Amino acid sequence: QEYTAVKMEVLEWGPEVSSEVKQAVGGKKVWMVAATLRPETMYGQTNCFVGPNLKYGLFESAHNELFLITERAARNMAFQGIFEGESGRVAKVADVVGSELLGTKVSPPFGVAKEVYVLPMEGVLATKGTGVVTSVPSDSPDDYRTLMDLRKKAEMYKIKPEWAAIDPIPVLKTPKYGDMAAEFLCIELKIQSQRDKEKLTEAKDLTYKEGFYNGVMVIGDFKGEPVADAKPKVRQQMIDAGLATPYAEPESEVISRSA
Ligand code: ZZB
Repeated sequence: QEYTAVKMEVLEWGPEVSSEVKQAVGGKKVWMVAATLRPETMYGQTNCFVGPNLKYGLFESAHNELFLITERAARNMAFQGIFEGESGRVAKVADVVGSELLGTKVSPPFGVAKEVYVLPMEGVLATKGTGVVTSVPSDSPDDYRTLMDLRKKAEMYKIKPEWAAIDPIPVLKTPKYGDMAAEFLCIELKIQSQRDKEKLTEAKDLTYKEGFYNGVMVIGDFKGEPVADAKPKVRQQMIDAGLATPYAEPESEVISRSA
């Protein structure tokens, strides 16, 4: 599985981040790195998701720079030459739990919204991508439903309502689902919660297919172009800007996760 790893710079730590973590970071630049299969939708990022119970680490990625990802992703990246220095070398400077990161402010690359917050998502898998998920509620049913759950029960999820305040941003349009495919399908399939896994999987498949084959960009440098053409172009622009890098998931793990 070839992902695009997108780099979201940490602008301000949330209220629960410990002084130990801040001290370990010192003056270094920290990137929360999210793995995506939809680089062309990055204009529409409205927040960043972490698993509240997942363990993350801060890993040296380059001189004076750190990646905030799972340890598993750090090991994979070290072997893929994504980190500067000796191949396979992983240097962790601090541990951090997802729940500590809530309310951290990050900068989503190519996003229309310039500052977005880290929020909790229940279904984030430790075994996939980087454990950090960037949220595009216009085109990802999981992201849309989770954002709506969080807005309904902010207190229960231990977030401030203003962290979940950015509305979905249209990125592409299709004949079947308009320019808010995720919302359309969540309503159509009566998806009530982020835990409604079966229906969300169905909605995701429908969104992927319709967007890729019949979608046209409504924003960005490739506005008016088919999604399938824009996808590799947006990806390349992000890589050229130093805001993304190709990231592959090891074959054996991909098989075990889909099995
Ligand atoms: C932004 C985005 C925008 C995504 C979209 C999807 C969509 P798949 O197909 O099941 O492999 N993701 C990445 N890592 C994780 C994780 N650890 N746990 C849970 N979800 C994760 O799904 C790949 C997508 O799953 C990735 O692409 C990421 O969300 C999420 F408009 O990034 B995506 C119709 C989907 N639309």
